[in-house]
Amino acid sequence: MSNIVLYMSPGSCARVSAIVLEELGLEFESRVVRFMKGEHKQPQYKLNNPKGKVPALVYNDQALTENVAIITYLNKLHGKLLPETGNELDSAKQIADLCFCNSTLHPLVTRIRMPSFFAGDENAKRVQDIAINAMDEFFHLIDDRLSHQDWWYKEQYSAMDAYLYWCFWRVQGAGYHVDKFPNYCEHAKKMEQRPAVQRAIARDEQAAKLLESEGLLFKPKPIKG
Ligand SMILES: N[C@@H](CCC(=O)N[C@@H](CS)C(=O)NCC(=O)O)C(=O)O
Repeated sequence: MSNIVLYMSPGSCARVSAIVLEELGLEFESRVVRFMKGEHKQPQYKLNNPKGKVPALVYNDQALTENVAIITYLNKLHGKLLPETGNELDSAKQIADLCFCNSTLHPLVTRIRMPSFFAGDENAKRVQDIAINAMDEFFHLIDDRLSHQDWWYKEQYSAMDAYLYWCFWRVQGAGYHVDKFPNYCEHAKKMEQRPAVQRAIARDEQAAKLLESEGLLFKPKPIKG
């Protein structure tokens, strides 16, 4: 049994943690959390993540939640996930970048993908439209930055690219037109050529197949209007 376990659900932001674990070449077990059965709200699961969300990383029997914390911790232990800065301010700016994905982009991703969850079916379209409008500003910012460099931190691939990739991938096909952002599209293609990213996606696909076979694969409702 592995001493690293990632609690995940297919398609969720746990993919960010899966990518960084794969990039580090760490052996880990991914354990599927069945949202449709409410497993994430059960006391047993909440021992690992009291917020009832994925991901939860159990590393040498210690649980850690939140993608930003997981990335920061793994980077402290193993390096390689963020460029070395040599000063506190630039390191804090890297945390700010990860928080941008976590606290600004991710909530908009969710409102674009499953607006009914927040506002009911009757208001879903309006919520989605507002979120799309807000997301455009940030996707333009990302697209501009990627217009003159391969990765968020110029030539150095990092966990920030993994996070940006998940946000991009998740809104694709959810009513959000990514074609207006050619550099971000190119970035996603480059991500999908990385073996570690392919392995993380394969884990997701395997988990999705398992849930499908159990009749427990979550599919967001179509949005009316
Ligand atoms: N800030 C958290 C976000 C976690 C999160 O929202 N996870 C979603 C999946 S993408 C979840 O578990 N949703 C289940 C629910 O809210 O019921 C992190 O980075 O770990």
